Amino acid sequence: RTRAETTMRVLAGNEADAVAESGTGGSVLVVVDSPAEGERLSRILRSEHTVRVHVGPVADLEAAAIEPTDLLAIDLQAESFDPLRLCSLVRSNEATRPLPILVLASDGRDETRIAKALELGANDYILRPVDRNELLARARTQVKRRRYDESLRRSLQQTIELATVDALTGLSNRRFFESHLTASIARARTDAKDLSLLIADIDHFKQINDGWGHAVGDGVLRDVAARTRDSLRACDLACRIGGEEFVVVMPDADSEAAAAIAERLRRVVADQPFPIGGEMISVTISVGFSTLIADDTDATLTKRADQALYEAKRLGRNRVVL
Ligand code: GH3
Ligand code: MG
Ligand code: MG
Ligand code: MG
Repeated sequence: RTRAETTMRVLAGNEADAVAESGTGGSVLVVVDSPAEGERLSRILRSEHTVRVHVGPVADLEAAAIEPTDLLAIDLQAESFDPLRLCSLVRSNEATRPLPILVLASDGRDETRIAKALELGANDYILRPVDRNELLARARTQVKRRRYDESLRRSLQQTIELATVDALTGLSNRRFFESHLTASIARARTDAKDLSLLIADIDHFKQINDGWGHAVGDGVLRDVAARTRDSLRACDLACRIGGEEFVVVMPDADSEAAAAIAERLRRVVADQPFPIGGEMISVTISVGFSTLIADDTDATLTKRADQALYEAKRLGRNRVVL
């Protein structure tokens, strides 16, 4: 077992074990040549799963699999479509790639095709005449596997989110900002594009906390984050990197474009008062920004934005400084 596998097992934890236990109650999509064959298989599988039957060529694979599907059962003897091609399409299409495939073949006739199907990504096969218990057992095994994979994927997604998203505001956190900035600088250099960075800090935030309490302060942080998100371009990334400090990474923005974005951000905060402790209170931010130059590192680019922010504070707050 590799280290990655071990880590995934630990992350997936008990949740995965619990759902993977039962291989029944899945959704099976049966793809066959004739309604009669579909009914034969469906009659068996229905005793443990929800079954949909598709007869003939699958024109739109994604649409066919758009309903929740845990298993694809494909007739390898079908002649109205190419079952091997279907297997390979399932594996090459991102939406259907994780679906387990069980192929139905004929004893003594299909060895080469079975081998080919397995090579193209089928997970298992069953020989005709189909034995009821064998079909149910093989289907359960694949449904279990599918559920285990799904819960693993969910756990990993949760873990990634916990590691990269700021829980209070839903913006990215400092850790994500740091890796994103490094990648953005590399990108800007490769594409010979501009890159700007701004740091915004809420003015006199301590007074809000001291006057109305920490919970109200948290509400203001959430509101400022929401206004920030709404005022940016789709390509900008906003992060909360500390208590009441936010950064925005602005790809393809020279200092003029960055100044405009920073000023828009300053205004969406300053122009509309915030509901604080039953009153409408005005909140302002100070913003410093910097634009990538030839010898910049993550640290020097960030440092210039930070110095500009310091200058914005010194000059009286509620302003943007380069
Ligand atoms: P300045 O205009 O110079 O930035 O003044 P300030 O009061 O905003 O600056 P200061 O850095 O002194 O205060 C920041 C405050 O932010 C102090 C801290 O209690 C508060 N803070 C930090 N993190 C959080 C948080 O997650 N929630 C709340 N409610 N407050 C926080
Ligand atoms: Mg401060
Ligand atoms: Mg502050
Ligand atoms: Mg601060």
